[in-house]
Amino acid sequence: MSGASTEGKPITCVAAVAYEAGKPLTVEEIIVEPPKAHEVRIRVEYTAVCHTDAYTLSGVDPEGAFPSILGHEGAGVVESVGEGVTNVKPGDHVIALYTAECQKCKFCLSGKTNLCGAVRATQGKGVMPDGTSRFKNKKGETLFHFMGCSTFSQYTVVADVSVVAVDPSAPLESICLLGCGVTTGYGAAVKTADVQEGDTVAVFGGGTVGLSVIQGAKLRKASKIILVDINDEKKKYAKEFGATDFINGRTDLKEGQTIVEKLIEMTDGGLDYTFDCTGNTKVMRDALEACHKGWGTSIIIGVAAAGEEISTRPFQLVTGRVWKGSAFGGIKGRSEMGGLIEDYKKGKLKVDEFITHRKPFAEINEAFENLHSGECLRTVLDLQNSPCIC
Ligand code: NAD
Ligand code: DAO
Ligand code: ZN
Repeated sequence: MSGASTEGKPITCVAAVAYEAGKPLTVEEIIVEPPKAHEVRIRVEYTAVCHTDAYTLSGVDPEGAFPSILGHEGAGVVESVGEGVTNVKPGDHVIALYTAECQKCKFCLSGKTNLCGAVRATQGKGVMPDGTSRFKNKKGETLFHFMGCSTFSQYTVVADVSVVAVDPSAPLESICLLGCGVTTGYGAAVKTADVQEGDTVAVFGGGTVGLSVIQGAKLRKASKIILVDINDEKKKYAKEFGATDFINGRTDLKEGQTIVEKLIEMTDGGLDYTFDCTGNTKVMRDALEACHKGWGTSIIIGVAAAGEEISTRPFQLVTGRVWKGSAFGGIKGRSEMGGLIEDYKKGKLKVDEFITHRKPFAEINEAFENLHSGECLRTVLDLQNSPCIC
């Protein structure tokens, strides 16, 4: 890795490169170019591995480009900035944002959504807003960016609209999780659904996203919070994060009973809010149909496999159930991250509790393996104090 005065120069550092779908990442030295105008180069200190990284690495993501630097749940320190950058400066502690916030586009100004149009087209193609990449390997081959973040590298370059400066007293090894899973679930409960005191809630899928929905619903004083999962290992997490009930959707049903029937029976006609945090389209249907007639709202958070479609009888909607979706929990990263960090510092928002595994960066492929275990919520990788295996 390069020394102190790196501004304006290419940096050689260690990254995990996704060369081919379905193959392990290659941990090797790469070259990271300096940031251009309205770009920021970040020394990434910690990153977690999320299912979306695994989804893209598996090859089924239509936007997945190879070779690339994956990773989108990361935090670090600004190393240098390009011309015209005013929102962050060298030395700032930052979180990379896969949902940008330019505060100028039609979406940002609408007051209706956290989706931003500023870098959407180029981000989806794996390049910076000028259409080029800041990454190359030592053979000189270009490496694509990923989700505007590419946190599986000791240094990354992101657009200025895709980064937020945070309170430097918040530990980067914890708040990297606010770059995706925790913010997504929590925001879906308190912003997208805006759960109110006394509401009944069912969450399908007890991973980091689902458990964060639960903590948001608990904070809002929901009267019943039911976690539905098919893995009994999630029962202990259900309790820890504030669920009132746990149902194993495969084994806790009476003969012939469906999960929808069970939930309706438990809640006098259905739930006020349900959340899909599985990405399974059949579960999405169950989540909608378990909603209360007249007002129940189901929020899709899970990312389904490419080409999958959802279905239900239109009568479910005619009779007042509402189907919605939520990206990054509806949170505007630059305007609202500070509030989440304050909540975390006050102990209102659990973050550390999601870190079930820690590893040096060089062991990133094992972190992908961990995703298959029911006990693993998040593996946090330490990029700066990791032995280089180059
Ligand atoms: P995870 O894999 O850790 O958790 C998923 C959980 O769902 C697991 O506990 C699993 O046992 C459970 N599950 C699987 N099939 C089930 C079924 N049929 N019924 C009930 N439970 C079932 O994943 P995560 O990190 O919590 O992410 C959850 C989903 O959210 C993923 O699809 C991810 O891609 C997506 N996601 C979406 C956004 C967004 O902005 N919309 C952001 C982050 C993640
Ligand atoms: O603005 O058209 C758009 C796309 C926004 C992408 C939102 C992504 C939400 C889900 C991705 C899972 C993230 C880990
Ligand atoms: Zn915008």
